[in-house]
Amino acid sequence: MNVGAWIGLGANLGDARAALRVAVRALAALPGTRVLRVSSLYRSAPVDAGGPDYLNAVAELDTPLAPLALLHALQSIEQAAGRERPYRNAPRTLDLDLLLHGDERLDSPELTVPHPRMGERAFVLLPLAELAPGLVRAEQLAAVTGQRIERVEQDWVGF
Ligand code: PH2
Ligand code: MG
Ligand code: MG
Repeated sequence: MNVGAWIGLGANLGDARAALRVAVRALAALPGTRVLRVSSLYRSAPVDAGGPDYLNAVAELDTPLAPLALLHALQSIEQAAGRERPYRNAPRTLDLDLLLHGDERLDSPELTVPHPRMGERAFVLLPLAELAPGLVRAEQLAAVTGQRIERVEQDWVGF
């Protein structure tokens, strides 16, 4: 049975826009999976991290993949984009985070869903609110107004 899953996409090394476009296509190619919608592209200052500005977006999937299977698929896509993990929150060619997976709540060493930090990050909340305002509370948006972010492009990827 398929469920709705929400993926946070980010990149701040190399051609970030191209990497995010390739990633959306790769998500659409996962078994049984459809990309339903993708948010605008946002440019954001690094949060709890260094390096160049990020490009960020959020995608809504319809997928039969269970949370861990989806996580592993996201990690394979990151690897294919040349992702390296020299240290925590290092600049990255591609980051794909599982934000929400239906109504699932999971807390294991490998995966926590909903994503534990999504509610504190403008680069997740703004694109998510663009697609699904009901999933984001006004207080959450109010709490991240200090984080620099701008919407830079609509309809930036076909899928
Ligand atoms: N990802 C992080 C840490 N900080 N900052 C921005 N602006 N965008 C990100 O995607 C991001 C971040 C860890 O994954
Ligand atoms: Mg992340
Ligand atoms: Mg990640």
